[in-house]
Amino acid sequence: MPDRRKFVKLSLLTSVALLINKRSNASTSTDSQPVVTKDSPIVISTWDFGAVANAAAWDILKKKGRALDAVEAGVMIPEADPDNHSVGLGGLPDRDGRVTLDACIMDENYRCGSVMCLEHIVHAISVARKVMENTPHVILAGDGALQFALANGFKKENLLTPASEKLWKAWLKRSQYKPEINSENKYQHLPGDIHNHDTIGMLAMDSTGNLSGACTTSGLAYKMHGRVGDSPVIGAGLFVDNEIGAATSTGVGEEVIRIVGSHLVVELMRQGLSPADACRKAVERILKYNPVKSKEVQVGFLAMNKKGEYGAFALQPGFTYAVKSGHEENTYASKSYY
Ligand code: SD4
Repeated sequence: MPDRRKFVKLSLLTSVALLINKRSNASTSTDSQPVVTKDSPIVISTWDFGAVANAAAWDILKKKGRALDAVEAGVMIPEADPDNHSVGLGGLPDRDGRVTLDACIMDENYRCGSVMCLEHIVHAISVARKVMENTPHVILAGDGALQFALANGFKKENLLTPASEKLWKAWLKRSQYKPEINSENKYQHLPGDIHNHDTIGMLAMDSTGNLSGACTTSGLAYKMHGRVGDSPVIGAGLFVDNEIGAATSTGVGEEVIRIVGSHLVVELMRQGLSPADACRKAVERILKYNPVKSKEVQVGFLAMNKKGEYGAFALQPGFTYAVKSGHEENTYASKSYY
């Protein structure tokens, strides 16, 4: 019988250990409940035009709405703006004259949805949200994404506005692919210029302290057909971890994808860095592997932590971001390496 006694003793010990473990898990999840800070709700987004997008998000946040609803509504503003040539309707096309959109969305529970190379649908972000909510998948691309959108009631539209078409035709004469670092004239595009830094990335914390993010773009102008940037890639163009914070990016997507930029920024915040320092370290990672190329391209990161603190950093001067909370409404120039 000694063996049996040993077994009973062992199972008893195991049960106690399991119980303790269960208790400590329970307390961990209590600890990770949303922390409501004096800064929530708050919404931040990339570039100057983020201010009008923030206003739409704020309408939801101020009524104690959900961060996920706020970021979707916010980025829908530039998506529908025909004068914004880097997002949604009026976005500059690829080199074949096709407007292809990239977008993704992520909520407080690691749920995410994305569309890549989607044509003919203005609100790519809402299609991405439907992918998240109505399918077992995270990403739909190309014709599959379009068919899914149409089956879900989205309207097929021509996204190539006369103004964008004119710019594309002017570019065709030279057909040179050289992305501009920043556009000095936010909405003005000189014939032949490649103005491509207007992706909107938006991060919000709602009144319960939950975080969500959205990112939507027509991508780099005059790209090869089928090219996908960082914006719809979860971890690259956007990442949200409700215990730590959220980050988004803008600029030349290839450089961001290489370092899985937004995920990197969130993980650096997990290690204790402030949002601005985490963004700076991610930019330095890009510099480290390619110092020569880094002089010629723009990349900017924007981040927020669970305390509602925010910050940004870019390779080049010129990156701006907009902030709206209960006690501030501002647009800031990001610090930059150069
Ligand atoms: C892309 N990151 O497709 C996007 C472009 C962009 O501001 O951010 N423009 O690579």
